[in-house]
Amino acid sequence: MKIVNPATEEVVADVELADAAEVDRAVERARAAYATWREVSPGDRARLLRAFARQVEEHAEELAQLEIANAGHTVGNARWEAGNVRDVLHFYAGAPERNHGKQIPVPGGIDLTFQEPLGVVGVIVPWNFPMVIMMWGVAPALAAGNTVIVKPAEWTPLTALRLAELALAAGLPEGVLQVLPGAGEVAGARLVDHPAIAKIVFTGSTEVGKQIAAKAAGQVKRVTLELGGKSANIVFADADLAKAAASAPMAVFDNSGQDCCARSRILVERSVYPEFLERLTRAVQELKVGDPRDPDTALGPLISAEHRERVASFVSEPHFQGDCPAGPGFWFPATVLTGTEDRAYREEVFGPVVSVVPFDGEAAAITIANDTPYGLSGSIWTRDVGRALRVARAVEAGNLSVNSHSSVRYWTPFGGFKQSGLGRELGPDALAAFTETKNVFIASE
Ligand code: TXE
Repeated sequence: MKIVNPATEEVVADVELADAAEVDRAVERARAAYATWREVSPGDRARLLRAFARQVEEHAEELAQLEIANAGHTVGNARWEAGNVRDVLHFYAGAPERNHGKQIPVPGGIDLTFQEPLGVVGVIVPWNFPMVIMMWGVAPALAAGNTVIVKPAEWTPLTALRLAELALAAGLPEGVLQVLPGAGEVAGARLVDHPAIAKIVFTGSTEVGKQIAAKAAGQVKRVTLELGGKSANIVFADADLAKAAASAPMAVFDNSGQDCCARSRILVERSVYPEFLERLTRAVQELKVGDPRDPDTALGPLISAEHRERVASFVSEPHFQGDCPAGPGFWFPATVLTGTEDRAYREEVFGPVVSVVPFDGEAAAITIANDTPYGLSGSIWTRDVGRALRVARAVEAGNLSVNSHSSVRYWTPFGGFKQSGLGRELGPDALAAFTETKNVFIASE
């Protein structure tokens, strides 16, 4: 498949796609590797993951440039992402030696628990954050003693392929981490169906996530799902309005809105709505859309012409729409909507499109925020600590921030309520998602 730079439309690579038979062969290699990898001592597994992290560090700029060329990410984002991949590896490198079981008092003997690896794990990755989302699955899975097959998204296999090479260079044994580019309905579906795959970690659309969960249920296969979002950014009248309005655009337009945590619904208390909308529109006007390699660029291109068409289909009467380059590249301007009747208000656009609507009072804000099948992220802007806590507890979402838009820290849990997902990634608990608890009783008489 021809891999295209979304900013230039130039072909940057030609990548072979795996068919179902190739997936089956990869599963055999992963099973063989599992027999030895699970026996590697915790200290040695930790050392190998740290060596992998060092390889990523040494090649961070190369990985960032590859992500810019393949996914159109801005240079600031791409460098952050390479750093995140390194940090996630270092964080989970600390896990093998701390993967403790318990000793539970019982009569007639002793009772021990062990955290056993699952076996071969399939990680199915989307195109919006190719290398970080891959590593959020790979690092804890390897740390827990599993072997992994990654299927990157069709559009964005390049950093994943490079990371697999860096793993080998770090000394990870052959077969412990494999990357198989392939079509979702072919290679992805085969990973889901293969009886020797113990778990699927999937990040992508809610629609495909539901199909995967249904198929996995037939084998009681473990799944972690990170799906879509329609997150609310709730701005109360007592907030620092200047700060809230200045930060709101990039809370949705970062990565050109191709972010599951995008705060794509801004709910503003009615008394400050006009002022907020004016400030927000001014802030959006200043955002530069264009060459992702330019450090002043805020929004790069969308991933593909098809996706741009899909995003455009959501916009009919914008309140404000900025500029974007003409000519080659899948550009789309930053767009502000104010209606509640259009599809963009309810559905995940996954592009630089935001809906800004007024609300009356705390209870209404919570009702509107929760009026969606999704529940991934959200922000609350207020100076009232009690209100911040009440609203944070009432909003049905996995990742909330107060007077901030931060969602992702590798050392805290990340994941969705409702149809935004199942399970949690990152943080100390992610390891549990890649192990089974085994209980062993030893009689003393
Ligand atoms: O996702 P898909 P798409 C949302 C976003 C976007 C929409 C469509 O709204 O506009 O989804 O994006 C693999 N069995 N998100 O079509 O199809 C596929 O090859 C197994 C939100 O790109 O879900 C890719 O590797 N695997 C999101 C991965 O699934 C299958 C990120 C995601 O692709 C498969 C991306 C199948 N039957 C899109 N079909 C987020 N949560 O951040 C596809 N795949």
